[in-house]
Amino acid sequence: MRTKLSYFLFFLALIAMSFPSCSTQTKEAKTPSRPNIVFIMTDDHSYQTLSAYDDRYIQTPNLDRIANEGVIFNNSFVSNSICAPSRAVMLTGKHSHINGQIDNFTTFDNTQPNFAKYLQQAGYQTSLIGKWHLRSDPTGFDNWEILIGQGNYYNSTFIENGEKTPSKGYVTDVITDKAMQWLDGRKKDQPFCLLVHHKAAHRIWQPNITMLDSLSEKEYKVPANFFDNYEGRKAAKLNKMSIIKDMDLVYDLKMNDDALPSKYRNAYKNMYNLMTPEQKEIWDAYYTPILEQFKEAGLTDDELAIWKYQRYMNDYLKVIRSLDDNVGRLLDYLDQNNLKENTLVVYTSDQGFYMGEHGWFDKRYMYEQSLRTPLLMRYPEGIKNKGAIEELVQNIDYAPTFLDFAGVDIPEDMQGASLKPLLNNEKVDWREAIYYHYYESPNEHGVKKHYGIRTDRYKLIHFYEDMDEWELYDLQKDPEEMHNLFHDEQYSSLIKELKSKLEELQKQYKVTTY
Ligand code: SGN
Ligand code: CA
Repeated sequence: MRTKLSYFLFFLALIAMSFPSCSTQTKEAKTPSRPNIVFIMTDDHSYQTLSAYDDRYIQTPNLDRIANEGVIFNNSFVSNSICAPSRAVMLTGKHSHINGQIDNFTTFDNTQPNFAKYLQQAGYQTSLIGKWHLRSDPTGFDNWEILIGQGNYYNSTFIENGEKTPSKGYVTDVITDKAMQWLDGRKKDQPFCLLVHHKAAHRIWQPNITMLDSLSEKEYKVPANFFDNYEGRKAAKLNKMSIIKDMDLVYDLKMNDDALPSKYRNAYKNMYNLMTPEQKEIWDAYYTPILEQFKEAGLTDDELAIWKYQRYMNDYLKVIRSLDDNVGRLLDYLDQNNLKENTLVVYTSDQGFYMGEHGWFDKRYMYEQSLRTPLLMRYPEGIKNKGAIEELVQNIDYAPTFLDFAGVDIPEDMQGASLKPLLNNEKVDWREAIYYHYYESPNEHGVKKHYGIRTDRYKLIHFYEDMDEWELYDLQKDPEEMHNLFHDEQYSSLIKELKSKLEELQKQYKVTTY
C-alpha cells in the first residue's frame, strides 16, 4: 500500500525527470559507476601470435574482439622480461629494484601494498585464479585459487585459499571454469576485480587433446633471422635458448623415444604421467606417427633445425588456440550476464616470447620480441578512445590505471602512470622513454644481466655482470635488431644523449645499484 510519503517522493521524481538538464540524475547517468575489472594475463604469449597485432601465424578472433571493441596498445613493454618479476611489477606499480622481486628465485614480500589491497579497502571483491609464481601467499585477495609454481597443463593441482585441491582437465579450461564459478557466486552488490592468470603458453607448450588433430599440423614461415650468427652482439651469442641447439627433442618437442638424446627425459615423463589413460591415448595417437616419420626421415642439420621450428610452432599455436577459445568463453559470460558495459577487461602477457626470431624461444633479453608484450583493453562505458594507442606504456602502469578507474587515489610511491588519460583521449604529458632492467643470472638460458632505455626509435642496452658490452639499435632502420651501432662513430652524439636520458630515468625511478 502506498503511503503519503511515497506518493510525495514519486511526485518529486516525476518533476526531476521532466527537467533532465538540471537534475543530478543526468549527471550520474553520464558518470559511470566504478567498473569491475577483469585482468587476464597469460604466460609467454608473444604479440606475434595474436592476430590483432600480427596475423602471419594464427587468427585469435576472441582476443581481437577485445581490441576491436576497445583499444590496442602498439607500444606496450615490460620492465624486466621474466615471470615473477613481471607479476610483482604489475601488483605494486613499482620497478623490480623497489618491489624487491628482481628474479624468479626471490620470494615476494607480500606485506607490501599492492593494487588488490587498495581495491579491497575501497570495497571491491578481489579474486585471483591461475598462475601466481611469487612463492609467498597472495595478499589482497578475498579469494585465491593458484597453481603451484608453474603448475601443469593436465590435471594440475591448485592451492585454493591455502588448501591443496586437485583439478581435472586442461589447465586453460579449468582456470576459465573457476573464474566463471567465482563470478557466479560473488556478491552482486559490490564491484569486483578478478585476475585470470593463465599458465598458457609456457614451456613445454602442451596442447589440449581437443586440438590434436593431424590435419591441423601446418607449416609456418621461418623468420628471416632464424640462422642469426650474433655478429657484433657478444651477449646474444652467449644465449642458451636456441631452437637448434637447446630445444630438447623429447621434452620440448614430445618425441618420446628412449633412443633420442634428451637432457630432460624424466621431466617429460612426469608431465606425460599426469595425463589420464584416455588423455594419453589421444596424445599418443597424435605424436607417435610424427615420431615415426621423424625417425625415418634422416634429416640433415639444417633440415632438423627447420623441423624443430615447425614442431615448436605447431604446439605453441595449438596452446594459443585454446587460450583464445577460453578468452571467448569469458567474454561471452560477461556479455550474457550484463557485465560488458561496466567492466574493464585487460589482456596482457607477463612478457613477450621469441617465435624463432634470432633462432630463439624464451625471453629475458631487451630485444623487441621479449621486451614488448600484448596489451588490449575494453571498457565500453568508460573509455572514449578506440583503436590503436601509440604511446610507450609499461607494466608499471597497470596498478595505477586500475586504481584510477576505481576512484582510488594513486599512492605517490607508485612509479607507473595511469593509462586513463590515454584511454580517454585526454591531453597528457607522456613519457618519451622506458627503463628496463633484467637481473636473473646465472640462468638456464645464458642471458646476462642488463639494463637499458628505449625511445620510440632507439634502444641502448648495457650488458654488465661479468662483461661490459653496450648495444645501440635504430628500430626504424633495423627492426630485427641485427646491427649493433654502438661502435659506429656517427652515433656518438646520439649515444651521449641516450646515456644521459637513461641516467635521468634511473634517477627518477630511484635506481641506486646495478
Ligand atoms: C622454466 C623453463 C624456462 C623458463 C623459466 C622461466 N624451463 O624454468 O625455459 O625460462 O621457467 O619462465 S622448464 O624446463 O621448466 O620448462 S617464466 O615465464 O616462469 O619466467
Ligand atoms: Ca612468463
